[in-house]
Amino acid sequence: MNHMTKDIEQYLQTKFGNSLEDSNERQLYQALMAETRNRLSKKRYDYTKKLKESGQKQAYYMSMEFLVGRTLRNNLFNLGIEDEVRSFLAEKNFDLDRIYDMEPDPGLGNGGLGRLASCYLDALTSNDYPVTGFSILYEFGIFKQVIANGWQQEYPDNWLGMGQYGLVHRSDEEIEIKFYGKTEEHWTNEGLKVNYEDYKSIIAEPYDLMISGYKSEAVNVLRLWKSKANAGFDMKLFERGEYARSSESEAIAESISKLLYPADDNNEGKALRIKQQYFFTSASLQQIVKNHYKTYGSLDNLADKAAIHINDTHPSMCIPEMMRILMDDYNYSWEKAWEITIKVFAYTNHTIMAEALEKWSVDLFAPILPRIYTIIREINNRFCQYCNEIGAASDLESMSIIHNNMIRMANLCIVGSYNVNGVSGLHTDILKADTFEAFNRIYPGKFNNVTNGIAHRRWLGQANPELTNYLNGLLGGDFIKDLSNIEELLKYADDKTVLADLEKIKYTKKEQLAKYIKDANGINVDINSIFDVQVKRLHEYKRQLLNALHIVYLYRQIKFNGLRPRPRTFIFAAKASSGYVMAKNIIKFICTLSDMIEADPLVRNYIKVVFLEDYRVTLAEIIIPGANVSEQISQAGKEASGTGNMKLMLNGALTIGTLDGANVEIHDAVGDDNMFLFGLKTPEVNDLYAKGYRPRDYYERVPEIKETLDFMRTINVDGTRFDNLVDYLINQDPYMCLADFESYVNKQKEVEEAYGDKDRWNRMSLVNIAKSGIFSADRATQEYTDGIWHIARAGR
Ligand code: 4GP
Repeated sequence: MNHMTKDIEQYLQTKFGNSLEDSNERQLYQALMAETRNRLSKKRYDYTKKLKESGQKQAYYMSMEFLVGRTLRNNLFNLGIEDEVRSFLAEKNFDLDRIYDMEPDPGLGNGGLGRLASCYLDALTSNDYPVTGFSILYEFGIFKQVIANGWQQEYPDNWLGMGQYGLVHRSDEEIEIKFYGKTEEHWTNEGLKVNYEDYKSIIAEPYDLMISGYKSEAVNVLRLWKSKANAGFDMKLFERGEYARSSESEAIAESISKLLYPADDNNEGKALRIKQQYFFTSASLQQIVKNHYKTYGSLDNLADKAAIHINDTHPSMCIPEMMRILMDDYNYSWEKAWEITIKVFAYTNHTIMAEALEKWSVDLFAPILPRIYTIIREINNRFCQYCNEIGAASDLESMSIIHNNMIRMANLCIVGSYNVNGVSGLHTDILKADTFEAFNRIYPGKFNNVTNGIAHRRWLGQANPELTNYLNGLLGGDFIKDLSNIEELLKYADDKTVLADLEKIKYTKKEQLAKYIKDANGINVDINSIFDVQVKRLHEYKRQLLNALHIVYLYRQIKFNGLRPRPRTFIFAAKASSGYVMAKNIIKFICTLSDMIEADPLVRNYIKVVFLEDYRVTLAEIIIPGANVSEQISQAGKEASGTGNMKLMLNGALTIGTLDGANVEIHDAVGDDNMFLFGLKTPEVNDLYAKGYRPRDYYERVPEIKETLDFMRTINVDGTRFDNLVDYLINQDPYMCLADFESYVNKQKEVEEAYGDKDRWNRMSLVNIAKSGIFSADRATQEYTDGIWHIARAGR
């Protein structure tokens, strides 16, 4: 530790010519970021040495998205030096929390899939597993959301300005990537040769983010590729007088790592997205293969040393790219190359929403990646041939990779991987029985489940130090190292003192959240009210609108029917994809409810609505520990897993939810008594669709629905009306908000009653905390390391 303080002082001296006393917070921030990074780099040196000696198999996690969250606190916490650095700085009158707040939250992802990738890297590193993450160094991550008059506006988030200090630029490991041009195949004495000409050359520059582990030897890296023009290449064109073409590749290069696609759960068919996907998968694979070849002088044993994970379909071009490298760069035959390829890749599916299953039109794809396209076509030809041979030709309608001139990337992933997993029990069942039913028949055993998990060190250890310290004192044992120990807490389920202590901690976290709400939205909220939280991407299937309908229902009851409910604060935070009009309307509606209630001297005594802008990891860390109620109300069968549900449970919130995604497993863990389940189940949803769902029938049959929707038409705070939402619900309602309305409203009454019984509520909350052990990312990643990748801990 002495060492660390000395390093910080030295950095300030050499970089700024300042002593610590004379430094400002900005300089200190830079010193802390850089010295933490250096410390991790040094630690990594020993670790990689050990890995080289053992020659063991490693995993590579390919993901277009990693929502890493802020790194400084995480790293100091993991290195076990947070308290010491804090008190050292306090002596010099610096507040570490203010320094933390200077770090941008790198928004290199949209939502659950991206956050999951980061939770997994953290957990794997804490458990000493050798894993490297690969992604893109987006100059602009997800947009910064500003709510202006209730409408979402998107602003660019230039995170690299202050975020760069955590990165290590590895200019020694640049890689060339080729786009466009023409390929020609011809036979030579050494076999088939491929000529690739007139292509555009781009350079991928690596930047490494050190990933620290808690009490571990491992320091892994997340390698982020940045695109730049290939100066040497362009120069040749330039000399030949082809100015226009030389700047073309510059333009392509500049655009590739410019920004993250802000679409979540939907597929924007843009050429740029194809380029981004190929850019980072090609760079990553070229690097993996090159290193392997350098060590072993052969790629025959690649699958013994490398498991490469495809996180959703975005990195699916890994499969044809591996074939290209093996055949074109290392002279493997198709058969041999395929044998290696299908032993290397495993794929996770994260959604069954049809619009999110990526498809590319051949006309768009083939000119950008001519060689990759011919390889995909050949993979498909051989796959179709195989299906003919085994008598599965009639299933090619759903299984062929190229269909109606579209390339179906999920199908490519399934054909080219040795393992496919879903992210919760229910989700995997749906994949097997429905989405990929034919594949499951021809590839028995290829599909399996790994229920998601969360990095409890961040979501409890760092976000809720009050609860962590308390549990540490109470339970002994290091449950932060091993979350399964938290189940010990069950012993105290009837201990009044413990229950009261937990309630006090929750109160403290609610106070902190209330202060944030006051600062951000200017709304005073009652700490004693029920803090009811729905935080996640805004999507119709997640049904923020159902939550809003319940609020309208309560508003009417309070205002016109004398209802006097227990005070409740409804807290929302969510980003909507920038082109998703309905989602943006729903945000506007929620914000309008907030204004309408604030302006009503009667209703605001009972309910409040708060929409917090710019939902991101850092904000989640403030909201989640302060929640009493966790809203997980997606239409059954639509939410692949959910992970916010786990984070909220771990922090003692009680779930009101449908039997969907990992809610099913939460229910298995805590039982009916400790959770509020409502709504149609997946088979009932399917039946209702099959019969023909008519939301208007519910509107006409159920007076509460009619009253709520009719009243909704009258809501008007600033001239914006919501007839469009009402008409949409009555006529279409694709996610069946109206069918679940009564059941939801009734369950919310039970929530209110339960909250009124303090002892019961606190006990339920304790049981939820105690039962959250299985949702640790340690458990989930162990299922990947043991069951899918077959890798061991470093040095073992
Ligand atoms: C999300 C799913 O919607 C969510 O249920 C799941 O928990 C998460 O992946 C991690 O598996 N999907 C996405 C996406 O974020 O972009 O498809």
